[in-house]
Amino acid sequence: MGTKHEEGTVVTRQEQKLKPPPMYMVLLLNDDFTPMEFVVAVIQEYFNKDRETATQIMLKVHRDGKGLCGVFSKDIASTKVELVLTHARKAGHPLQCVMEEA
Ligand code: TYC
Repeated sequence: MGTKHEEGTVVTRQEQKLKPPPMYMVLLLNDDFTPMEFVVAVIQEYFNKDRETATQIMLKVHRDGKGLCGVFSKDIASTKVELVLTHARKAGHPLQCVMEEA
């Protein structure tokens, strides 16, 4: 079953409905207390960035209030947020990490 198009091609109902799954940005938020070095280490460890890139992202968060660490599927983004928050709380820092649909 499908829809007949002018060109004569048939697009099945499933093809018409399938949308790529939404992707999610994972962002860090600025605060006045978390040490810069801790944030750089978090970005390196959880978002696989080299030290230079991690430092640039940290400084962007520090200046602008938030910064993008990566874009992931919903499950991966959610897991990253939880891992970062757990790591920060264990270290006694108020670092905030959030996800937003891309
Ligand atoms: N603003 C913090 C400081 O001056 C550094 C910082 C950067 C904190 C990024 C959080 O997501 C953050 N120590």
